[in-house]
Amino acid sequence: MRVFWALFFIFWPIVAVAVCWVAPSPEFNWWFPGAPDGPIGRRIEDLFDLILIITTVVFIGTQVGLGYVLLKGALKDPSTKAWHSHGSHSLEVIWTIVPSGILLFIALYQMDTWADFRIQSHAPDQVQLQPLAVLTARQFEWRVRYAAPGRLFKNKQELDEWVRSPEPGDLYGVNELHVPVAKPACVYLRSGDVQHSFFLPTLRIKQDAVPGLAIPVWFTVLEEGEKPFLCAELCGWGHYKMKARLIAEADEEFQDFLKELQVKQSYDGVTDLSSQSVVKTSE
Ligand SMILES: [Cu+2]
Repeated sequence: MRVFWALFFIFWPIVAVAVCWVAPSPEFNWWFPGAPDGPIGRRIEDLFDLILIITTVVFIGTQVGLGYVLLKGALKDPSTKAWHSHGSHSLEVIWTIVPSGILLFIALYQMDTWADFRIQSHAPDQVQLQPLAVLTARQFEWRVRYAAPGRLFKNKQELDEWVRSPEPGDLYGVNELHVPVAKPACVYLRSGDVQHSFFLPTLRIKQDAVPGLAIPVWFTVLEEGEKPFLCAELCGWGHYKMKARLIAEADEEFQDFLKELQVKQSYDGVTDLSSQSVVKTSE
């Protein structure tokens, strides 16, 4: 029986290697829905892979160590007297320094990726004064506010003002964020109540929406189509309902969508909409 337990603990590292191999593979989709879409996705996935490799190696090392000790004990003559240990200072120093070194290495290694996608001055020039939308998370939906087509912000101050307070020409949507494909896009994340988290799995993006803050998130979607985005922060009873759609489309289609939204929103309830050319563009 003692040998069984030793072998039992040695068996798990073998499972760990198999899972570590299979889980991130795009064919199995165990971890993420397919290969990452866009440059940020690829870089974040590289960090994921690095951490997965480190944790797998550590897991295998500790399990093999445990199995070895158990096996050694199991094979000993049962009449051998037990030996009691009160700890080892050198061992404790080693297992404190080694993990600290690994954590420090990960912290330094990921800094470039962090800076490129989190520090505002690193955002592409195209989005510095031209955000796609303000995305407000609230219990339990995503509110989208686009600037009126053609609205240009002269400076950061004017942009911040718009992010904080809506303007009469703004356009609105709920649970559906349209994005032009192959073009950098920036959304300002806000919260209407508690803390939420914007999670876009296909791009590997996750950023909290924090009450009182407007947090810019920028990304480039390379593939056209519909992608889910959701709330990744347990924000209340209806948290599960915060699943929304990101619709990546060609730039012309995106502009048509905005114009159509503009016509719909400014509709007076009387005019015959079919006579307006702007509606026909998307037909
Ligand atoms: Cu939420």
